[in-house]
Amino acid sequence: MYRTGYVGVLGKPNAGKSTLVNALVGEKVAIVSSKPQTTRDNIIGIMNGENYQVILVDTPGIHHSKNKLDKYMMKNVRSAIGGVDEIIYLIDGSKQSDQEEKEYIEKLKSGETPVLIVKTKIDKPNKFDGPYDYQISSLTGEGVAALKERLIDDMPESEIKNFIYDSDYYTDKSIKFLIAESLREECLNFFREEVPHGIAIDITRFDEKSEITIIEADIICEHLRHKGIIIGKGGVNLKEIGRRTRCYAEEVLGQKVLLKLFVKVEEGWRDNQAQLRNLGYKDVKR
Ligand SMILES: Nc1nc2c(ncn2[C@@H]2O[C@H](COP(=O)(O)OP(=O)(O)OP(=O)(O)O)[C@@H](O)[C@H]2O)c(=O)[nH]1
Ligand SMILES: [Mg+2]
Repeated sequence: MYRTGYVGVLGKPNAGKSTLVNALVGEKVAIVSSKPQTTRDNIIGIMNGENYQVILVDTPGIHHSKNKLDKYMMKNVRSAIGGVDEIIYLIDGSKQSDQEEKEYIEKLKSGETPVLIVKTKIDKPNKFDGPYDYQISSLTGEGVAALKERLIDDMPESEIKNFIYDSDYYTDKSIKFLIAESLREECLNFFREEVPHGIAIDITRFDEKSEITIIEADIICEHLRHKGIIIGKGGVNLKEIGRRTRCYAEEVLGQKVLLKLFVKVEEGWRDNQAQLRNLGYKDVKR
Protein backbone atom coordinates (compact mmCIF):
# COMPACT_ATOMS: atom_id res chain seq x y z
CA MET A 1 0.00 0.00 0.00
CA TYR A 2 1.07 3.58 -0.73
CA ARG A 3 0.23 6.79 1.04
CA THR A 4 0.23 10.08 -0.85
CA GLY A 5 -1.22 13.44 0.09
CA TYR A 6 -0.89 17.10 0.98
CA VAL A 7 -0.36 18.70 4.39
CA GLY A 8 -0.85 22.44 4.89
CA VAL A 9 1.49 24.03 7.45
CA LEU A 10 -0.22 27.03 9.02
CA GLY A 11 0.37 29.39 11.92
CA LYS A 12 1.27 32.92 12.90
CA PRO A 13 4.30 34.69 11.47
CA ASN A 14 7.52 33.46 13.10
CA ALA A 15 5.86 30.33 14.59
CA GLY A 16 8.53 28.14 12.99
CA LYS A 17 6.64 26.72 9.98
CA SER A 18 9.46 26.93 7.45
CA THR A 19 11.98 25.54 9.96
CA LEU A 20 9.73 22.53 10.54
CA VAL A 21 9.17 21.96 6.82
CA ASN A 22 12.95 21.97 6.28
CA ALA A 23 13.39 19.57 9.22
CA LEU A 24 10.74 17.16 7.93
CA VAL A 25 12.05 17.22 4.36
CA GLY A 26 15.70 17.08 5.43
CA GLU A 27 16.64 19.71 2.85
CA LYS A 28 16.52 23.46 2.86
CA VAL A 29 13.32 24.22 1.00
CA ALA A 30 12.12 27.40 2.64
CA ILE A 31 14.07 30.36 3.97
CA VAL A 32 13.99 31.13 7.68
CA SER A 33 14.58 34.30 9.65
CA SER A 34 13.94 35.67 13.11
CA LYS A 35 11.70 38.33 11.55
CA PRO A 36 7.98 37.75 11.09
CA GLN A 37 6.49 37.49 7.59
CA THR A 38 9.49 35.79 6.05
CA THR A 39 7.57 33.39 3.81
CA ARG A 40 5.57 35.07 1.03
CA ASP A 41 4.64 32.21 -1.29
CA ASN A 42 3.28 28.75 -0.66
CA ILE A 43 6.36 26.58 -0.86
CA ILE A 44 6.19 22.87 -1.32
CA GLY A 45 8.52 20.54 0.53
CA ILE A 46 8.31 16.84 -0.30
CA MET A 47 8.88 13.95 2.14
CA ASN A 48 9.70 10.92 0.03
CA GLY A 49 9.81 7.31 1.16
CA GLU A 50 9.49 3.84 -0.41
CA ASN A 51 5.77 3.77 0.22
CA TYR A 52 4.81 7.36 0.79
CA GLN A 53 5.00 10.85 -0.58
CA VAL A 54 3.83 13.60 1.73
CA ILE A 55 3.71 17.05 0.16
CA LEU A 56 4.05 19.78 2.76
CA VAL A 57 2.72 23.21 1.84
CA ASP A 58 4.59 25.88 3.80
CA THR A 59 2.48 29.04 3.96
CA PRO A 60 2.99 32.69 4.92
CA GLY A 61 2.22 33.45 8.57
CA ILE A 62 -1.37 34.49 9.22
CA HIS A 63 -1.61 38.23 9.83
CA HIS A 64 -3.82 41.19 9.04
CA SER A 65 -3.43 42.61 5.57
CA LYS A 66 -2.02 46.10 5.38
CA ASN A 67 -1.07 46.16 1.71
CA LYS A 68 -1.47 44.17 -1.48
CA LEU A 69 1.54 41.96 -0.72
CA ASP A 70 -0.11 40.97 2.59
CA LYS A 71 -3.33 40.19 0.74
CA TYR A 72 -1.39 38.05 -1.72
CA MET A 73 0.18 36.20 1.23
CA MET A 74 -3.19 35.55 2.90
CA LYS A 75 -4.65 34.35 -0.39
CA ASN A 76 -1.86 31.78 -0.41
CA VAL A 77 -2.94 30.61 3.05
CA ARG A 78 -6.59 30.23 2.01
CA SER A 79 -5.58 28.36 -1.11
CA ALA A 80 -3.53 25.93 1.02
CA ILE A 81 -6.46 25.30 3.40
CA GLY A 82 -8.69 24.41 0.48
CA GLY A 83 -6.38 21.98 -1.23
CA VAL A 84 -4.87 19.71 1.43
CA ASP A 85 -5.70 16.39 3.14
CA GLU A 86 -4.60 17.58 6.57
CA ILE A 87 -3.58 20.81 8.29
CA ILE A 88 -0.95 21.23 10.96
CA TYR A 89 -1.35 24.45 12.89
CA LEU A 90 1.91 25.51 14.53
CA ILE A 91 2.02 27.38 17.81
CA ASP A 92 5.18 28.92 19.22
CA GLY A 93 5.20 27.37 22.71
CA SER A 94 7.45 30.10 24.06
CA LYS A 95 4.68 32.66 23.60
CA GLN A 96 1.19 33.05 24.97
CA SER A 97 -1.61 32.46 22.51
CA ASP A 98 -4.14 35.27 22.16
CA GLN A 99 -7.92 35.12 21.90
CA GLU A 100 -7.85 35.86 18.19
CA GLU A 101 -5.62 32.86 17.55
CA LYS A 102 -7.86 30.61 19.67
CA GLU A 103 -10.86 31.69 17.61
CA TYR A 104 -8.98 31.14 14.38
CA ILE A 105 -8.07 27.59 15.45
CA GLU A 106 -11.70 26.84 16.36
CA LYS A 107 -12.82 28.06 12.96
CA LEU A 108 -10.17 25.98 11.26
CA LYS A 109 -11.25 22.90 13.22
CA SER A 110 -14.88 23.37 12.21
CA GLY A 111 -13.86 23.03 8.55
CA GLU A 112 -13.73 19.82 6.56
CA THR A 113 -9.97 19.23 6.74
CA PRO A 114 -8.54 17.49 9.83
CA VAL A 115 -6.34 19.76 11.94
CA LEU A 116 -3.42 18.81 14.21
CA ILE A 117 -2.22 21.39 16.70
CA VAL A 118 1.55 21.28 17.01
CA LYS A 119 3.33 23.16 19.78
CA THR A 120 6.85 24.02 18.72
CA LYS A 121 10.05 25.56 20.15
CA ILE A 122 9.79 23.26 23.20
CA ASP A 123 13.54 23.74 23.71
CA LYS A 124 12.56 27.17 25.08
CA PRO A 125 10.63 27.88 28.33
CA ASN A 126 6.94 27.15 27.84
CA LYS A 127 4.29 29.89 27.94
CA PHE A 128 1.50 28.24 25.98
CA ASP A 129 -1.26 26.74 28.13
CA GLY A 130 -3.74 25.59 25.48
CA PRO A 131 -4.37 22.07 24.17
CA TYR A 132 -2.15 20.50 21.54
CA ASP A 133 -1.74 17.16 19.74
CA TYR A 134 2.05 17.07 19.30
CA GLN A 135 4.96 19.00 20.72
CA ILE A 136 8.24 19.42 18.92
CA SER A 137 11.47 21.32 18.59
CA SER A 138 12.67 21.71 15.02
CA LEU A 139 16.03 22.80 16.35
CA THR A 140 16.80 19.76 18.54
CA GLY A 141 14.60 17.43 16.49
CA GLU A 142 12.62 16.34 19.55
CA GLY A 143 9.18 15.02 18.58
CA VAL A 144 9.74 15.57 14.86
CA ALA A 145 9.96 11.85 13.98
CA ALA A 146 6.70 11.07 15.80
CA LEU A 147 4.92 13.89 13.97
CA LYS A 148 6.33 12.67 10.66
CA GLU A 149 4.98 9.14 11.25
CA ARG A 150 1.58 10.54 12.11
CA LEU A 151 1.45 12.66 8.95
CA ILE A 152 2.37 9.68 6.79
CA ASP A 153 -0.28 7.51 8.53
CA ASP A 154 -2.96 10.15 7.97
CA MET A 155 -2.45 10.40 4.19
CA PRO A 156 -4.96 8.72 1.84
CA GLU A 157 -4.08 5.12 1.02
CA SER A 158 -3.85 3.59 -2.43
CA GLU A 159 -2.92 0.19 -3.88
CA ILE A 160 -1.13 1.80 -6.78
CA LYS A 161 1.87 4.11 -6.53
CA ASN A 162 0.21 7.45 -7.24
CA PHE A 163 3.04 9.79 -6.31
CA ILE A 164 2.54 13.33 -7.58
CA TYR A 165 6.21 14.24 -7.92
CA ASP A 166 9.22 12.25 -9.00
CA SER A 167 10.84 10.83 -5.84
CA ASP A 168 14.06 12.79 -6.56
CA TYR A 169 12.27 16.09 -6.05
CA TYR A 170 12.13 17.75 -2.66
CA THR A 171 10.41 20.95 -3.81
CA ASP A 172 8.34 22.25 -6.72
CA LYS A 173 10.41 25.42 -6.94
CA SER A 174 13.14 26.03 -9.52
CA ILE A 175 16.79 26.51 -8.60
CA LYS A 176 16.38 30.11 -9.77
CA PHE A 177 13.59 30.64 -7.23
CA LEU A 178 15.66 29.02 -4.46
CA ILE A 179 18.60 31.31 -5.23
CA ALA A 180 16.36 34.41 -5.26
CA GLU A 181 14.91 33.34 -1.91
CA SER A 182 18.37 32.67 -0.51
CA LEU A 183 19.39 36.21 -1.49
CA ARG A 184 16.24 37.55 0.22
CA GLU A 185 17.09 35.47 3.30
CA GLU A 186 20.57 37.00 3.46
CA CYS A 187 18.97 40.46 3.30
CA LEU A 188 16.45 39.52 6.02
CA ASN A 189 19.17 38.35 8.35
CA PHE A 190 21.57 41.17 7.54
CA PHE A 191 19.37 44.22 7.95
CA ARG A 192 17.15 45.42 10.72
CA GLU A 193 13.82 47.11 11.24
CA GLU A 194 11.84 48.19 8.23
CA VAL A 195 14.43 47.48 5.53
CA PRO A 196 13.88 43.69 5.18
CA HIS A 197 10.10 43.81 4.77
CA GLY A 198 10.37 46.14 1.81
CA ILE A 199 12.83 43.95 -0.06
CA ALA A 200 12.07 41.89 -3.14
CA ILE A 201 14.41 40.07 -5.48
CA ASP A 202 14.24 40.12 -9.25
CA ILE A 203 16.65 37.83 -11.08
CA THR A 204 17.19 39.56 -14.40
CA ARG A 205 19.75 37.16 -15.88
CA PHE A 206 20.27 33.45 -15.30
CA ASP A 207 22.69 32.08 -17.84
CA GLU A 208 23.80 28.48 -17.28
CA LYS A 209 26.93 27.95 -19.38
CA SER A 210 29.02 24.78 -19.41
CA GLU A 211 31.62 26.05 -16.93
CA ILE A 212 29.88 28.87 -15.09
CA THR A 213 26.45 30.28 -14.35
CA ILE A 214 26.06 34.03 -14.71
CA ILE A 215 23.38 35.51 -12.48
CA GLU A 216 22.29 39.13 -12.29
CA ALA A 217 19.78 40.19 -9.69
CA ASP A 218 18.08 43.38 -8.58
CA ILE A 219 17.47 43.91 -4.90
CA ILE A 220 14.36 46.06 -4.85
CA CYS A 221 13.79 48.31 -1.86
CA GLU A 222 11.22 50.92 -0.98
CA HIS A 223 13.23 54.02 -0.12
CA LEU A 224 16.43 55.73 -1.21
CA ARG A 225 17.71 55.64 2.38
CA HIS A 226 17.25 51.84 2.36
CA LYS A 227 19.34 51.63 -0.80
CA GLY A 228 22.23 53.27 1.03
CA ILE A 229 21.92 50.86 3.94
CA ILE A 230 21.80 47.82 1.65
CA ILE A 231 24.90 48.89 -0.26
CA GLY A 232 26.83 49.94 2.87
CA LYS A 233 30.02 51.98 3.13
CA GLY A 234 32.05 51.41 0.01
CA GLY A 235 29.67 48.56 -0.93
CA VAL A 236 30.69 46.43 2.04
CA ASN A 237 27.19 45.08 2.83
CA LEU A 238 26.29 44.27 -0.74
CA LYS A 239 29.62 42.52 -1.18
CA GLU A 240 29.03 40.27 1.84
CA ILE A 241 25.43 39.42 0.88
CA GLY A 242 26.68 38.66 -2.63
CA ARG A 243 29.45 36.43 -1.34
CA ARG A 244 27.11 34.38 0.84
CA THR A 245 24.49 34.01 -1.89
CA ARG A 246 27.14 33.02 -4.43
CA CYS A 247 28.38 30.24 -2.11
CA TYR A 248 24.83 28.90 -1.82
CA ALA A 249 24.25 29.18 -5.58
CA GLU A 250 27.50 27.32 -6.32
CA GLU A 251 26.40 24.57 -3.96
CA VAL A 252 22.96 24.03 -5.52
CA LEU A 253 24.17 24.44 -9.09
CA GLY A 254 27.34 22.40 -8.60
CA GLN A 255 29.46 24.84 -10.58
CA LYS A 256 31.08 28.27 -10.45
CA VAL A 257 28.77 31.27 -10.28
CA LEU A 258 29.30 34.87 -11.25
CA LEU A 259 26.78 36.93 -9.32
CA LYS A 260 26.14 40.61 -9.97
CA LEU A 261 23.83 42.53 -7.66
CA PHE A 262 22.11 45.84 -8.27
CA VAL A 263 19.99 47.81 -5.79
CA LYS A 264 16.91 49.57 -7.10
CA VAL A 265 14.31 51.75 -5.44
CA GLU A 266 10.66 51.13 -6.27
CA GLU A 267 8.55 53.15 -3.92
CA GLY A 268 5.35 51.52 -2.77
CA TRP A 269 5.85 48.27 -4.71
CA ARG A 270 4.12 46.28 -1.95
CA ASP A 271 0.90 48.08 -2.75
CA ASN A 272 1.18 48.17 -6.51
CA GLN A 273 -0.46 45.29 -8.36
CA ALA A 274 1.57 45.69 -11.54
CA GLN A 275 4.88 45.84 -9.67
CA LEU A 276 3.88 42.83 -7.55
CA ARG A 277 3.14 40.85 -10.67
CA ASN A 278 6.46 41.87 -12.24
CA LEU A 279 8.25 40.64 -9.14
CA GLY A 280 6.64 37.19 -9.42
CA TYR A 281 3.89 37.65 -6.83
CA LYS A 282 1.31 36.51 -9.33
CA ASP A 283 -2.26 35.55 -8.65
CA VAL A 284 -2.54 32.41 -6.59
CA LYS A 285 -3.43 29.26 -8.50
CA ARG A 286 -5.73 26.85 -6.79
N1 LIG B 1 14.38 27.72 19.70
C1 LIG B 1 13.73 27.39 18.59
N2 LIG B 1 13.63 28.28 17.58
C2 LIG B 1 12.97 27.92 16.47
C3 LIG B 1 12.33 26.64 16.33
N3 LIG B 1 11.72 26.60 15.13
C4 LIG B 1 11.96 27.80 14.53
N4 LIG B 1 12.70 28.59 15.32
C5 LIG B 1 13.16 29.97 15.05
O1 LIG B 1 12.03 30.81 14.91
C6 LIG B 1 12.26 31.83 13.93
C7 LIG B 1 11.17 31.81 12.88
O2 LIG B 1 11.26 30.61 12.13
P1 LIG B 1 10.58 30.45 10.69
O3 LIG B 1 10.68 29.00 10.35
O4 LIG B 1 11.13 31.44 9.73
O5 LIG B 1 9.07 30.83 11.04
P2 LIG B 1 7.81 30.88 10.06
O6 LIG B 1 6.65 30.40 10.84
O7 LIG B 1 8.10 30.18 8.79
O8 LIG B 1 7.69 32.45 9.83
P3 LIG B 1 6.96 33.25 8.61
O9 LIG B 1 7.50 32.70 7.33
O10 LIG B 1 7.40 34.66 8.85
O11 LIG B 1 5.50 33.08 8.78
C8 LIG B 1 13.66 31.56 13.36
O12 LIG B 1 14.57 32.41 14.04
C9 LIG B 1 13.90 30.09 13.72
O13 LIG B 1 15.27 29.78 13.86
C10 LIG B 1 12.45 25.70 17.42
O14 LIG B 1 11.93 24.59 17.42
N5 LIG B 1 13.16 26.15 18.53
MG1 LIG C 1 8.12 30.85 6.86
